[in-house]
Amino acid sequence: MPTLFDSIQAGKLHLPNRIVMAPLTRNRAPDAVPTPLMAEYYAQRASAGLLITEATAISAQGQGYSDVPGLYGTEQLDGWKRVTDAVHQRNGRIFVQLWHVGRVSHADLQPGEQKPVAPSPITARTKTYLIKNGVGSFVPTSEPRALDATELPQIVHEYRHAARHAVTTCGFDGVEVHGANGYLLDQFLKTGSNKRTDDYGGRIENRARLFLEAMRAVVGEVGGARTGVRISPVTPANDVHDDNPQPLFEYLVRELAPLGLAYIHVIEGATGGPREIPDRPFDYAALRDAYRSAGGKGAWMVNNGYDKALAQQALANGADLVAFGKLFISNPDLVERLRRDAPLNEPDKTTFYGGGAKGYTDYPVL
Ligand code: 8OZ
Repeated sequence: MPTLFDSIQAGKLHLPNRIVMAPLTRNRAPDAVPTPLMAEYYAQRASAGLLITEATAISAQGQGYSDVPGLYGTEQLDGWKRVTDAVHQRNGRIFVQLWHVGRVSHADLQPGEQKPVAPSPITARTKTYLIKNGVGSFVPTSEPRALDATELPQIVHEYRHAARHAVTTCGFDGVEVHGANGYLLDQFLKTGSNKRTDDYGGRIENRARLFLEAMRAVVGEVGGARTGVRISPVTPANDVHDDNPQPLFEYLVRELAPLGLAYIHVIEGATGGPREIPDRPFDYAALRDAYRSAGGKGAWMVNNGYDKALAQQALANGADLVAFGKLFISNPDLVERLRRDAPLNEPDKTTFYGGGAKGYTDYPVL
């Protein structure tokens, strides 16, 4: 039976263990440019089997929070190159998470202070993080406007463009498309946020269209073996829900199967919260079966609230990789601590979003 500390192949990468650092938004990139402090933070965590960066905007329109990084300007690409160099010097492997927030944004963060964009003009009952005059706070998202179908090819192009630069200019080992947590691609997938009547709304094939177009564009650019994807079938994060998520996500993973992805990353339950949601049941084993039956060979990565025992159990039940979020914030040497059953540092919630080195690069190692 595999353990968390056994190596595994995921796409083009040989991972020395099955412990993945989940993507974690930290809001420490002023003007969307990755800093040397961020390079230090990721390098400290390079013993993970794989690092996935915080969500990173593919375009200015894709931005929804203050001080999150981007992947569309020269300075941003240079900043990320410093990050990947630092991680590779420590023999780590790092994917960047490609992000378009859709409606989860604020007009203050949008080019020309325009409305954020969405499948349909429905405001998300959620908050974004806005820093004004140096003070950060959570504020309600702005009312969005519906994207015209003629604007969608540009967004797909931005996924492709960001993926190309991530690998060729920044030196990332691959990219993860953020298809989870109520952001643009998830908004299109789900009935609660997508009320369109064109080819991108209505039946499952239509709601999944933009998601799959973006995936095929990215894979066409960097190859399936350098591409992963994150999904969250039932999360209530950012006010999304779907009337019938099981067939929706089974369709999605069947369509992803021929792309030869490095991995499928599944958030089980409510992101950062309960793994079971009473009124939103979901059969994750059936989802994996749908992917495997369709010929999908990518690693199956699970996430949400795992500790060592639960992670070991997931591997016994057929998962290949386990992503840890909060525990990686407070334990840069999480792999070694789990290996030795050593005590874990508790994460300090007050320093999750924004700030500097405190609560970021100052957690002690064994
Ligand atoms: C927490 C705060 C801001 C953004 C996600 C990118 O949920 C995020 C995020 C999380 O995927």
